[in-house]
Amino acid sequence: MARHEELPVPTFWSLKAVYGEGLQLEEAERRFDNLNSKFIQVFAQPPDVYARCPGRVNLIGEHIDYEGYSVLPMAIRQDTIVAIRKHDSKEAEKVLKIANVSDKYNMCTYPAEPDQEIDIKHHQWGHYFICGYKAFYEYVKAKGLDVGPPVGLDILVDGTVPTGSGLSSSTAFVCSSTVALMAAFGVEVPKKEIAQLTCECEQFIGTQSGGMDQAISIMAKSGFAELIDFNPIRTTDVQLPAGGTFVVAHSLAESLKAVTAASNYNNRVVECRLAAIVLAIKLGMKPQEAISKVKTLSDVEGLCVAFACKNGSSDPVFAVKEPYTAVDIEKITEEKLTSIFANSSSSLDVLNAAKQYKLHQRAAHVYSEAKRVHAFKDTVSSNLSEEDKLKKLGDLMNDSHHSCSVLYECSCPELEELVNVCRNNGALGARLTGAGWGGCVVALVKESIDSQFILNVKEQFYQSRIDRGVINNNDLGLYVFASKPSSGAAKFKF
Ligand code: NG1
Ligand code: MG
Repeated sequence: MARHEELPVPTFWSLKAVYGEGLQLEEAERRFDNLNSKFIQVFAQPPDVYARCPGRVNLIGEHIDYEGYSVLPMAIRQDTIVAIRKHDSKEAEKVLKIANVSDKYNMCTYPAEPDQEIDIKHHQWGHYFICGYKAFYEYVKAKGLDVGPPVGLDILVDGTVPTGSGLSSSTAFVCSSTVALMAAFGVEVPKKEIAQLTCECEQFIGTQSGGMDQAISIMAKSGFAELIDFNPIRTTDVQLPAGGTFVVAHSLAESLKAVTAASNYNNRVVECRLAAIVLAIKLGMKPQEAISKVKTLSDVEGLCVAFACKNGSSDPVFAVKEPYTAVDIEKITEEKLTSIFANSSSSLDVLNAAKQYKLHQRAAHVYSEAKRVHAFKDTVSSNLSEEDKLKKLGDLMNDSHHSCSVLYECSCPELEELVNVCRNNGALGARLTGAGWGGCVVALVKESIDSQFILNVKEQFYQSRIDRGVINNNDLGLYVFASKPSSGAAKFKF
């Protein structure tokens, strides 16, 4: 039987297959009805096809996907639906019109030219669709498929993943755009190829992201978290222990990592690359060779292990001291940092803004977090009692948070406060999830206390914010909720 990732994205006629039954199904029916009537209202015709992709919550494995290490997220029920209509090639106007069901977002228009540049200095919400659009044409070109000349497209978007929350709203949008385009043009592709493609194409937006979000959004299976390996992308189902609930809670600090030029995120990607190069050189590689060959910390892991054996040390990052200035690093690399990163304008922005680099800390986080992901997976499949499993998973999540906060420095005061509130109210573990610097916390809570836990978090974290008018009481359910593993990409035709 073909593996899950070798199969194409399924086309469903019924919403039940994706959204289940009861209230969730009713809500989904309302959304699709609304999308359909709004589409006709805006574009005068109904859409040809719909695609949906979910957001995700990462359970463990933060800031290591771009270093080549496995991560362990699950899809959430919140998603982005893209409705699309392809114009006839005879229609004169060759424009992409991207509208949103929410009035917060104005219609964006772009030329139908597949090779267009995305103006990342001027952020627009429609740019995420263009990431998918460019990727689609790159894919069909690479595969030698004939989809005819570019035509006009009408697009309407409905997203329920909160933005800037570390739950991958951007990816849900990029992935559903790509799947919708493939559906509209009749291109059938194995899921793992769409995951690979969408993970590369989201980088058009200027973030040097790894592939976790796209992989889970495309390939998730209902009821399972997934261990995701990279190069090549591969998923392994992880059945979470019964008796535990993952609660997602928003710190209400928005993480706008795609908007700033020398973003925190790209800064860490650059620091990891420098850490890997410096490590390789310290472990005996020639500077020129290290610069050309070493891209990620996982590339030097083998060297580290060999060196540690020879020298009787088990710490792979011992060779690095900090903080480093650019001049310190250039003494080791024997090459200017601006020349090492000459091909990446977003990295040059980072170099321009950074005063110093914490190579040891960043590498220590990455190597230890990579081990925690496997410890998490091994715990889930161990013979421990459910109770002991949950406790151990909670401990690993707490260790992950500590490492993110202290070594990787991607937390913020609101996240720290919320993590503490969660732990004080019985969470077995709580950690920031996603890129950090704002966004959400994920907490592991015993199922028997999850409703009370959510009530306590509301009272101790959100109530004062409601009183100050930061959020509206009626919206609380958007900011704190229990989450079950949802399914990945799907297409619909009605
Ligand atoms: P979010 O939380 O969506 O900003 C980002 C990256 C991931 C991963 C995590 C940190 C994107 C699309 N995603 O997620 O690849 O590196 O941060 O673990 O940039
Ligand atoms: Mg994102």
